[in-house]
Amino acid sequence: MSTPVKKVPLHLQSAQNRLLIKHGKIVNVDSVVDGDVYIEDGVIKQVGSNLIIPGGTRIIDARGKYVIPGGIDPHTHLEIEFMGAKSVDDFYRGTKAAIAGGTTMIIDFALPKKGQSLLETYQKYRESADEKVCCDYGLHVGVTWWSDKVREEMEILCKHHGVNSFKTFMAYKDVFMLGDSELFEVFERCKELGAVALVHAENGSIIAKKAQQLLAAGITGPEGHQLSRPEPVEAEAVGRACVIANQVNCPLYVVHVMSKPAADVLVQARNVSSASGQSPVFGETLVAALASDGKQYRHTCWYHAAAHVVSPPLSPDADTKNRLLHLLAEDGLQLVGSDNCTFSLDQKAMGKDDFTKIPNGVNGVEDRMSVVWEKGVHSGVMDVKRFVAVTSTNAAKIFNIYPRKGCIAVGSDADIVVWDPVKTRVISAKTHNQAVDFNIFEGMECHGVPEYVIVNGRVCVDEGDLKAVQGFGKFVPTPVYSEYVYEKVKHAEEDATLNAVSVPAVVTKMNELKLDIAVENGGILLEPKLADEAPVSPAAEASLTSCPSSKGQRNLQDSTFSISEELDDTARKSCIRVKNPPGGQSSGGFW
Ligand code: URQ
Ligand code: ZN
Ligand code: ZN
Repeated sequence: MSTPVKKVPLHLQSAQNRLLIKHGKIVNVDSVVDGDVYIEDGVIKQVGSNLIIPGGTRIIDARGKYVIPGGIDPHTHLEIEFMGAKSVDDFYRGTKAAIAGGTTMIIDFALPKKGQSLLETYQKYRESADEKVCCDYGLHVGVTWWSDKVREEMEILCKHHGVNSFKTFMAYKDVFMLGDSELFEVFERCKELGAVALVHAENGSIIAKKAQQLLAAGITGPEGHQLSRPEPVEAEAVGRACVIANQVNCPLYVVHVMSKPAADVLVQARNVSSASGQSPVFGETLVAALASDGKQYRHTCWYHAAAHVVSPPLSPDADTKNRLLHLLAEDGLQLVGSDNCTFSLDQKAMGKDDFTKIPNGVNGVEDRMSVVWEKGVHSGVMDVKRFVAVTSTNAAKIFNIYPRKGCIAVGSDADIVVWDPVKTRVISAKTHNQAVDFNIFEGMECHGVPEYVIVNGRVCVDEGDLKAVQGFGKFVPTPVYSEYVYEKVKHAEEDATLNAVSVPAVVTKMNELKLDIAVENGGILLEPKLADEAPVSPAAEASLTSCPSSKGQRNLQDSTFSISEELDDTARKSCIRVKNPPGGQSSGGFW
């Protein structure tokens, strides 16, 4: 059962289909090069200098500006129903705001309540989002309970609906929280399917106990939110999640790492996993954590304090934001999301007399790029290439949509931002594009402003003017077995079988996939990443003179992704070196 793909109306398709961005500094994760980018029909067709282009092409002068891949926000909750309220930024307002800030794709969460069907929840999100999104989007799906049906639906979602990531919760007791044995089952299933396990890591049982104690002691205000969630409670859960994932060799992505102790545990787990060849761990932090802190929970205005309630909470330690930023710069953490989950001040007031009833969540989808630029690049902590990695490319790689998204190369989607590093803007709820009536970054001056934002070839921010179009975005399937992620799992399994006799399951599975899996979505076929394929060098992708025809990338002449010929060829060439081949022979070799 595939979800039908909506057709983009003709009047939206035809506008501005040829575009030349001239004289910019083109940034990819491993290069900054002066050059031009030519776009046709939503796809990057040429990158280089002195390009020969058709007459009538619109020209954008990017002199003195960076030309960067559109941001990918890996973590949003648009129109989520949570804690008795529905978030006010829906798929229209949320994606419009995203574009205003330079983000051209979001990955949201379809979160079923316990007992609800994952598939039906996913379909409900698709129906709502498809009509409203101004930019492309993908979906993670929540696993909030466990049964055989859940197990089956995870497979259906992966095979037929373009889902390759499942979010689990160790917090929100009795709502979303799973116990350790359930986490084990979910992680094991993710691994079997070639998916990525996402985890919200906080010890929900301890939080529930502490919240009861605090309320009994008369602490009812927003500061109670932070006091009920001490940092070791986050760190403990990060460590536990890493241990459980490691038992089943499942790649793990820890969402919203908010404190130093949690980040330390994560970095240690990453170090151990890469040193000993274990399954990989990735860490995401939030833009809120880079620019704000837990002092806000003691603000004299209740609404101000409640507006900052997010889980895990902002750290009481004012230096945490610097540490998280440096970890992002040094690859201790890999991505920055917004976790945009916005409730109005009226909705926050549901918790006026009890902090446990304040709907959790903050803004960030609009301001993420500017805030990370200001704190990271403008302050000199990271360079512009790392900025691109943490705001776009790493998400594209982990969720297996690279190089279609997350880079500026021939064949990639024309999701591009012309970024003015000198221009400034001051963030305010009075001027932002989001529906929410508060902005946690209020008053912050940011150098770095998107002057043009191009979404699938369409200019949606034009010299600073927002021209987003409702329904212009589309669902982007995320195929399983991201090579970026599963190459590491494969190595872990190969190492683990040094003294064993059986074939590593992931190696077998990846080879099967070469022949029979493509995520199908209304005629768009995305190639799975192949087990024996050398990773595409970002340098090659970014090359200004050559036009690499890499896997998953469109051919200049094609309007859809190619699959069959290269797949067949690759399948023929396939040979994986294993230390113990099938049957357990002791000599090394190929099979
Ligand atoms: O935990 C989350 O990611 C969502 C459901 C709520 N927002 C938040 O406070 N982090
Ligand atoms: Zn969460
Ligand atoms: Zn979230």
